[in-house]
Amino acid sequence: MSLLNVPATPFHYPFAPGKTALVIIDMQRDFVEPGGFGASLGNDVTLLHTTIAPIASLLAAWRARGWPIVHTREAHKADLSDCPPAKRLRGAPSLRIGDAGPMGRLLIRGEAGTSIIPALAPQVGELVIDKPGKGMFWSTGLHDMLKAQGVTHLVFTGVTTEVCVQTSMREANDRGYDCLIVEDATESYFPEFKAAALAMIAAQGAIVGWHTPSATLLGALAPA
Ligand code: TIU
Repeated sequence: MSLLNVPATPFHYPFAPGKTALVIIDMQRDFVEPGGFGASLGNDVTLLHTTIAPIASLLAAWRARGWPIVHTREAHKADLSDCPPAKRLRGAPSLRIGDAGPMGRLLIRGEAGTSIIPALAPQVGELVIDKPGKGMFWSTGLHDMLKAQGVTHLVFTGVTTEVCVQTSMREANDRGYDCLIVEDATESYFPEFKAAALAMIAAQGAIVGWHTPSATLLGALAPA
Protein backbone atom coordinates (compact mmCIF):
# COMPACT_ATOMS: atom_id res chain seq x y z
CA MET A 1 0.00 0.00 0.00
CA SER A 2 1.38 3.42 -0.90
CA LEU A 3 2.24 5.97 1.75
CA LEU A 4 0.37 9.26 2.18
CA ASN A 5 2.35 12.46 2.69
CA VAL A 6 0.82 14.22 5.69
CA PRO A 7 1.98 17.81 6.20
CA ALA A 8 3.67 17.89 9.61
CA THR A 9 6.54 19.32 11.63
CA PRO A 10 9.46 19.08 10.88
CA PHE A 11 8.58 17.68 7.40
CA HIS A 12 5.95 15.46 5.75
CA TYR A 13 4.97 12.35 7.73
CA PRO A 14 4.85 9.14 5.64
CA PHE A 15 1.44 7.76 6.72
CA ALA A 16 0.79 4.09 5.99
CA PRO A 17 -2.98 3.46 5.49
CA GLY A 18 -4.08 0.31 7.32
CA LYS A 19 -0.67 -0.14 8.96
CA THR A 20 -0.95 2.89 11.24
CA ALA A 21 -2.52 2.32 14.65
CA LEU A 22 -4.29 5.14 16.47
CA VAL A 23 -2.94 5.14 20.03
CA ILE A 24 -5.04 6.79 22.73
CA ILE A 25 -3.04 7.10 25.92
CA ASP A 26 -4.74 6.99 29.33
CA MET A 27 -7.98 8.88 28.60
CA GLN A 28 -9.29 7.42 31.85
CA ARG A 29 -11.35 9.12 34.52
CA ASP A 30 -8.31 9.18 36.86
CA PHE A 31 -6.66 11.91 34.77
CA VAL A 32 -9.58 13.98 33.47
CA GLU A 33 -12.12 13.95 36.31
CA PRO A 34 -11.97 15.43 39.82
CA GLY A 35 -11.08 12.96 42.60
CA GLY A 36 -8.70 10.84 40.53
CA PHE A 37 -4.95 10.35 40.39
CA GLY A 38 -4.28 13.52 38.39
CA ALA A 39 -6.16 15.64 40.90
CA SER A 40 -4.42 13.87 43.82
CA LEU A 41 -1.15 15.27 42.49
CA GLY A 42 -2.53 18.80 42.71
CA ASN A 43 -3.39 19.29 39.04
CA ASP A 44 -6.26 21.17 37.34
CA VAL A 45 -7.84 18.30 35.38
CA THR A 46 -10.01 20.62 33.26
CA LEU A 47 -6.89 21.57 31.26
CA LEU A 48 -7.09 18.17 29.55
CA HIS A 49 -10.70 18.41 28.33
CA THR A 50 -9.87 20.09 24.98
CA THR A 51 -8.40 16.78 23.75
CA ILE A 52 -11.68 14.87 23.87
CA ALA A 53 -13.32 16.19 20.68
CA PRO A 54 -10.21 15.83 18.45
CA ILE A 55 -9.58 12.29 19.74
CA ALA A 56 -13.23 11.40 19.10
CA SER A 57 -12.88 12.65 15.49
CA LEU A 58 -9.76 10.55 14.93
CA LEU A 59 -11.41 7.53 16.55
CA ALA A 60 -14.38 7.86 14.20
CA ALA A 61 -12.05 8.13 11.18
CA TRP A 62 -10.10 5.01 12.19
CA ARG A 63 -13.27 3.05 12.93
CA ALA A 64 -14.81 4.02 9.58
CA ARG A 65 -11.76 2.57 7.83
CA GLY A 66 -11.33 -0.52 10.02
CA TRP A 67 -7.78 0.53 10.99
CA PRO A 68 -6.09 -0.67 14.21
CA ILE A 69 -6.80 1.18 17.46
CA VAL A 70 -5.03 0.92 20.82
CA HIS A 71 -6.39 2.31 24.08
CA THR A 72 -4.15 2.34 27.15
CA ARG A 73 -4.88 2.78 30.82
CA GLU A 74 -2.35 3.40 33.57
CA ALA A 75 -3.53 0.68 35.94
CA HIS A 76 -1.95 -1.67 38.47
CA LYS A 77 -2.91 -5.08 39.81
CA ALA A 78 -5.05 -4.96 42.96
CA ASP A 79 -2.22 -6.39 45.08
CA LEU A 80 0.16 -3.69 43.75
CA SER A 81 2.71 -6.38 42.84
CA ASP A 82 3.39 -4.48 39.58
CA CYS A 83 3.75 -1.09 41.31
CA PRO A 84 7.31 -0.39 42.46
CA PRO A 85 7.45 1.24 45.91
CA ALA A 86 9.51 4.02 44.30
CA LYS A 87 6.43 4.93 42.23
CA ARG A 88 3.88 4.59 45.02
CA LEU A 89 5.86 6.45 47.67
CA ARG A 90 7.12 9.34 45.52
CA GLY A 91 6.18 12.85 46.62
CA ALA A 92 3.30 13.90 48.85
CA PRO A 93 0.06 13.36 46.92
CA SER A 94 -3.29 13.70 48.73
CA LEU A 95 -3.89 10.00 47.89
CA ARG A 96 -1.37 7.37 46.79
CA ILE A 97 -1.75 4.66 44.14
CA GLY A 98 -3.99 1.96 45.62
CA ASP A 99 -5.64 4.27 48.17
CA ALA A 100 -9.43 4.55 48.09
CA GLY A 101 -10.80 7.74 46.52
CA PRO A 102 -14.21 8.86 45.24
CA MET A 103 -13.77 6.74 42.07
CA GLY A 104 -12.38 3.67 43.84
CA ARG A 105 -8.75 2.74 44.46
CA LEU A 106 -6.42 5.02 42.49
CA LEU A 107 -4.88 3.49 39.34
CA ILE A 108 -6.09 -0.03 40.16
CA ARG A 109 -7.42 -2.25 37.37
CA GLY A 110 -11.19 -2.52 37.27
CA GLU A 111 -11.88 0.48 39.52
CA ALA A 112 -14.19 3.22 38.25
CA GLY A 113 -11.33 5.72 37.99
CA THR A 114 -9.32 3.59 35.60
CA SER A 115 -12.19 3.27 33.11
CA ILE A 116 -11.84 5.19 29.87
CA ILE A 117 -14.19 8.19 29.68
CA PRO A 118 -17.53 7.36 28.00
CA ALA A 119 -16.93 9.70 25.01
CA LEU A 120 -13.93 7.58 24.00
CA ALA A 121 -15.03 4.15 25.22
CA PRO A 122 -13.32 1.23 23.45
CA GLN A 123 -15.30 -1.01 21.10
CA VAL A 124 -14.98 -4.76 20.55
CA GLY A 125 -11.89 -5.58 18.51
CA GLU A 126 -9.83 -2.62 19.73
CA LEU A 127 -6.78 -3.32 21.89
CA VAL A 128 -7.10 -2.16 25.51
CA ILE A 129 -3.80 -2.25 27.38
CA ASP A 130 -3.37 -1.92 31.15
CA LYS A 131 0.14 -0.61 31.66
CA PRO A 132 1.97 -0.42 35.01
CA GLY A 133 4.44 2.16 33.74
CA LYS A 134 4.28 5.50 32.03
CA GLY A 135 5.35 3.87 28.76
CA MET A 136 2.97 1.52 26.90
CA PHE A 137 5.53 -1.17 26.04
CA TRP A 138 6.96 -1.84 29.51
CA SER A 139 5.52 -5.12 30.83
CA THR A 140 2.53 -5.19 28.44
CA GLY A 141 3.39 -7.41 25.44
CA LEU A 142 2.06 -4.68 23.13
CA HIS A 143 4.95 -4.84 20.66
CA ASP A 144 4.12 -8.45 19.76
CA MET A 145 0.40 -7.59 19.43
CA LEU A 146 1.18 -4.75 17.03
CA LYS A 147 3.60 -6.88 15.01
CA ALA A 148 0.90 -9.56 14.71
CA GLN A 149 -1.38 -6.93 13.12
CA GLY A 150 1.36 -5.70 10.77
CA VAL A 151 1.44 -2.25 12.37
CA THR A 152 4.49 -0.17 11.40
CA HIS A 153 3.30 3.39 12.16
CA LEU A 154 1.70 4.91 15.26
CA VAL A 155 -0.38 8.08 15.68
CA PHE A 156 -0.30 9.26 19.29
CA THR A 157 -3.04 11.05 21.23
CA GLY A 158 -4.03 11.27 24.90
CA VAL A 159 -2.62 12.45 28.20
CA THR A 160 -0.36 13.71 29.46
CA THR A 161 1.90 14.88 26.67
CA GLU A 162 5.24 14.91 28.45
CA VAL A 163 4.59 11.96 30.78
CA CYS A 164 2.79 8.88 29.41
CA VAL A 165 2.45 10.03 25.80
CA GLN A 166 6.04 11.10 25.31
CA THR A 167 7.40 8.06 27.18
CA SER A 168 5.29 5.74 25.01
CA MET A 169 6.33 7.55 21.83
CA ARG A 170 10.01 7.29 22.72
CA GLU A 171 9.62 3.58 23.49
CA ALA A 172 7.87 3.16 20.12
CA ASN A 173 10.56 5.08 18.24
CA ASP A 174 13.23 2.79 19.68
CA ARG A 175 11.21 -0.23 18.48
CA GLY A 176 11.20 1.04 14.91
CA TYR A 177 7.75 2.61 14.55
CA ASP A 178 7.32 5.89 12.64
CA CYS A 179 5.44 8.03 15.15
CA LEU A 180 3.22 11.12 14.78
CA ILE A 181 1.73 12.98 17.76
CA VAL A 182 -1.46 14.97 17.14
CA GLU A 183 -1.08 18.47 18.56
CA ASP A 184 -4.68 19.20 19.63
CA ALA A 185 -5.38 15.58 20.68
CA THR A 186 -2.82 15.63 23.48
CA GLU A 187 -2.51 17.89 26.52
CA SER A 188 -0.55 18.44 29.67
CA TYR A 189 -1.36 19.89 33.06
CA PHE A 190 1.55 22.24 32.19
CA PRO A 191 1.13 24.00 28.80
CA GLU A 192 4.82 24.89 28.68
CA PHE A 193 5.75 21.21 29.08
CA LYS A 194 3.47 20.27 26.17
CA ALA A 195 5.12 22.88 23.96
CA ALA A 196 8.59 21.71 24.97
CA ALA A 197 7.72 18.03 24.43
CA LEU A 198 6.43 18.68 20.91
CA ALA A 199 9.50 20.74 20.08
CA MET A 200 11.99 18.16 21.36
CA ILE A 201 10.18 15.30 19.59
CA ALA A 202 10.46 16.98 16.18
CA ALA A 203 13.89 18.56 16.65
CA GLN A 204 17.04 17.25 15.00
CA GLY A 205 15.18 15.96 11.93
CA ALA A 206 12.31 14.21 13.78
CA ILE A 207 14.64 12.54 16.28
CA VAL A 208 11.59 10.99 18.03
CA GLY A 209 8.86 11.74 15.48
CA TRP A 210 6.50 14.24 13.91
CA HIS A 211 3.60 16.45 15.08
CA THR A 212 0.63 17.91 13.25
CA PRO A 213 -2.94 19.15 14.00
CA SER A 214 -5.85 16.68 13.77
CA ALA A 215 -7.47 18.67 10.94
CA THR A 216 -4.32 18.35 8.83
CA LEU A 217 -4.11 14.61 9.42
CA LEU A 218 -7.83 14.04 8.76
CA GLY A 219 -7.66 16.22 5.64
CA ALA A 220 -4.87 14.09 4.21
CA LEU A 221 -6.80 10.82 4.50
CA ALA A 222 -8.68 9.49 1.49
CA PRO A 223 -12.47 9.21 1.99
CA ALA A 224 -13.50 6.16 4.02
N1 TIU B 1 1.01 13.01 36.14
C1 TIU B 1 0.97 13.04 34.83
O1 TIU B 1 1.11 14.07 34.18
N2 TIU B 1 0.75 11.89 34.14
C2 TIU B 1 0.72 10.62 34.63
O2 TIU B 1 0.98 10.36 35.80
N3 TIU B 1 0.33 9.62 33.78
C3 TIU B 1 0.04 9.84 32.43
O3 TIU B 1 0.58 10.74 31.79
N4 TIU B 1 -0.90 9.08 31.88
